Amino acid sequence: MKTQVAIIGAGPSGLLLSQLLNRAGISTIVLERQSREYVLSRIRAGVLEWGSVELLRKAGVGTRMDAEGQPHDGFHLAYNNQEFRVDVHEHTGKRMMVYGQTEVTRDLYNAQDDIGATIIHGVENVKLHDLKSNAPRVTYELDGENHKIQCDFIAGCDGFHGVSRPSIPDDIRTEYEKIYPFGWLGVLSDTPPCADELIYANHRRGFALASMRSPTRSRYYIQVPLTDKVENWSDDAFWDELKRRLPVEHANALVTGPSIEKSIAPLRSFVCEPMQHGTLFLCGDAAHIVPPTGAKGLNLALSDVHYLFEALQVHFNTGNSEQLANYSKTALDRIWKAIRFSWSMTTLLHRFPDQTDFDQHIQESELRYTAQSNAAQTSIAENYVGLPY
Ligand code: FAS
Ligand code: PHB
Repeated sequence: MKTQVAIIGAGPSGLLLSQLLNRAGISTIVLERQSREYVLSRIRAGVLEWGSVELLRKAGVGTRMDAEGQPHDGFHLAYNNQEFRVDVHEHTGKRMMVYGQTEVTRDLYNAQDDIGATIIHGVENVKLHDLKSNAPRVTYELDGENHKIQCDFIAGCDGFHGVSRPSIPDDIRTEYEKIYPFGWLGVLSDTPPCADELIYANHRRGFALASMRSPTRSRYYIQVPLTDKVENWSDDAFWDELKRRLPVEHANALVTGPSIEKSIAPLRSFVCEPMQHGTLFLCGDAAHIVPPTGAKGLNLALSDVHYLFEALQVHFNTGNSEQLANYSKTALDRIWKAIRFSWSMTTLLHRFPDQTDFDQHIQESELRYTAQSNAAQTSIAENYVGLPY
């Protein structure tokens, strides 16, 4: 098979890149290890930056998001049983869109079906070849048969555990990593959210987040030790702990119900440099991971796609490859700023295992300062809503 861009991975970055390229007349083939049902079963991000909203609309996949998504003008920070609102729209003129990653992925799949895009599921043993040549190849197995794709470029959109990042030689690749000493236990429930906007809570017992997917579906998280196991948590135990960590007003308003999804996610910050090698370009979790405290993971994946799409479009339309040559540098500039923001929100809001009362006072004084400072709130707001592309 031949195509202009071979894309490894049918998560949000792979699907969005395929959608944008095909709409620009550039051919793609997407290779996905899992089934479509499995990809759509994953429960992940919930908040879209406004840049992501506009990019999805540009890709022709904004209709359901605009109909069912919930625009949010702000979010709340809570500590010591008090809370304050960061009015993102007032500080930045922009807003967020609460619309689950699962729905974004579903919309992308449907749009790809509509244009007859090629997405091959269930592939195994994907390998990338001749990356530094002008004729790179991808080989893979499907139902026991060997296959080959001849292409001009390869987009590694295969997530943290994919094959693309390791295809950049060890002596060229530098990886930066910070592992946080805790995880997030998340619950999805068909219950009305306890508040109209998201609440990020610092508490001596540990962090908590009250989020949502719709007016009838809530998404909640509590910080748990790295050693914890999801089977240690009954639904009742989760609800009781969440209530202890939220301000009383919201704890009292909390409607509990059976969890329809319950899982623990580890937290790490990770960056791979460079994000390109010859004809291979990494996007999204294949190149970087952030703790979800800043709601950046999915949004960073989509801004990578924006940069790579723009660069590929210029290359194929004009032959000018300068933007492609600068892709990694351009993307990493925005990525590191989001890595910093996600780290700062995680450090501000979580209870660290060796945390002292002094540390707790530092966290609470920073939150109190932010509650009283227009400048501090503007800084948080412009990072949360998404820095410019
Ligand atoms: P993805 O990992 O989504 O997609 C990669 C795709 O490549 C997968 O479908 C995988 O099956 C496929 N693949 C892997 N190896 C392959 C191979 N060898 N061959 C073919 N295909 C291969 N972000 C937020 O903003 N907010 C959150 O609350 C949040 N919560 C998260 C919770 C969890 C448990 C996880 C894991 C992530 C969370 N994230 C969150 C981050 C997440 O949303 C990612 O940023 C987002 O999925 C990145 O999208 P992709 O880069 O497309 O990678
Ligand atoms: C979610 O709704 O899943 C969510 C929202 C904001 C975050 C992390 C997760 O920062």
